[in-house]
Amino acid sequence: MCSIVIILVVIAVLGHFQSVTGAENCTIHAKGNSKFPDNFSFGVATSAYQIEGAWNADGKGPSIWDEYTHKHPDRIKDKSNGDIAAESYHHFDLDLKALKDLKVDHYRFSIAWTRIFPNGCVSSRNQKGIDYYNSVINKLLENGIEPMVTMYHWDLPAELQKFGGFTNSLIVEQFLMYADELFESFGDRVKTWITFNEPNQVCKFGYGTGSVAPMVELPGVGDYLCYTNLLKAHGATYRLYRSKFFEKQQGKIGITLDSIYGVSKTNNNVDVDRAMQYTLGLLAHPIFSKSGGFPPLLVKDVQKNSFAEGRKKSRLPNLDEYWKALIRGSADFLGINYYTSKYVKRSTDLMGESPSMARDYNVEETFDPKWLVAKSEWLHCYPEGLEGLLKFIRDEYDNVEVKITENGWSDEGELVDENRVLYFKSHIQAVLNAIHDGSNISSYSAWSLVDNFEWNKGYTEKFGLYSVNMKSHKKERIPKKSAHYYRKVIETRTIPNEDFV
Ligand code: PNW
Repeated sequence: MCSIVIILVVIAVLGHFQSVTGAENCTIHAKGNSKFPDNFSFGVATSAYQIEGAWNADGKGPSIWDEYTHKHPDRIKDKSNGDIAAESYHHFDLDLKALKDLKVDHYRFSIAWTRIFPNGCVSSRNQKGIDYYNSVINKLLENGIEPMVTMYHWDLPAELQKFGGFTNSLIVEQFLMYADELFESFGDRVKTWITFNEPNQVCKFGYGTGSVAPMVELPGVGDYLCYTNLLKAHGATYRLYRSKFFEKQQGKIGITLDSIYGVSKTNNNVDVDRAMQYTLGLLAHPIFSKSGGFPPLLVKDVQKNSFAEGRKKSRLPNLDEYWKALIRGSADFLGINYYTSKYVKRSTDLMGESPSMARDYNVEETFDPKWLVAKSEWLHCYPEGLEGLLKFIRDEYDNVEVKITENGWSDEGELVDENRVLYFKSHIQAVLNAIHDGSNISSYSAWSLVDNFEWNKGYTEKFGLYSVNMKSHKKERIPKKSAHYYRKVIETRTIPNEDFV
């Protein structure tokens, strides 16, 4: 009798545990056949500041992230920084071995501007930095791995911040000179370029709320200036590549945008569209829509609020006809970083402070408690969101070529990372479903190759397929269960069960 009661209690507790973890909701139905097209490219992604370490080696100059973490360690959860990180600068061979073991088709990494031009400017050109990336690119190609290069993943040369960074339009020509050097030095071998990673994070948090480097707190003003200058720098870089390098180098050039998918509990498409225009559309509309320029909805909102604040013109800078035309069509593909979705609902109260992007947007964002949550509190598993986002892009932007440039899951760093396997399984399935639905998706990059410096969260939230032995100077890479799983995906080009071993 007693043992029956105990068994019932155990079953009840386990049942409860199941429903609160939400693992059973981190799934999606499969549509169509289970095989990826032969030319679909699988890879992994990293970024320079998060993995390289060697922050001042071989002539590298300081970036805004070096300055921020050194001057404000209290801003980082474990007071850490990227000074050493996974030390990929000294141990690229370990990364290469992991990439080979995974059998990836491509590797997405970023170049640190401060290794190429230590103070941001062409006059400070640093040959050793160029040599380092030449060696990375050559080793990848020798092993049949295609390099996919991000030119800017948040690590602005500190010197350029003295001029206001992305709030100053001078950034456009500075970035162009940097881009010119990259095309000149590496463009004979690099055929896939990404100008910027996640302008939303750069502008909204770097120059709006000021919650990350360079800590500029100018909500509703600095953020919009940043978006505008960044879009100009992107567009001008695309035009430079097409006019000066394309004929010889024949590469593709795009931009990576991060986006949630907005879900409406009441099927309110107006709310969903508002959410999508403020997250994805802010950058995608100027580049990928037929009409160009900022999304009309945003232009209207910000102008209305600006006038109500007593201003004579909108806080959202005007893209004149010259820039509108230059930016429109300035990408061969759209890079998408998708992690999570949110419920969205137009707020009846005024959101955020005045002025701010939150006030202009005025949407309440919430999560479903049923969605499995990662170590990162903002990250919930909702694979239908990725499918929904890809469908939105297909219909809104004329079925542009999409590269999924990041998608991943954080935890404490355990080697048997069941939830990361579930997350990859369901999200890779979402990509395949979208392909069956006619989306033009050519590649998928898992974030991330190795555990690394997770910005304000330091090393407390781990995204790697490989763990890094941070205590050893050798920084050994140790594969997690998800690495074995992903290798199986790549080998079979299908979506194996999570209990594949
Ligand atoms: C990306 N969000 O940033 C970055 O490109 C990576 O460098 C980073 O390590 C990775 O995602 C994981 O955070 C994001 O709040 C940060 O929705 C936050 C969000 C999305 C992307």
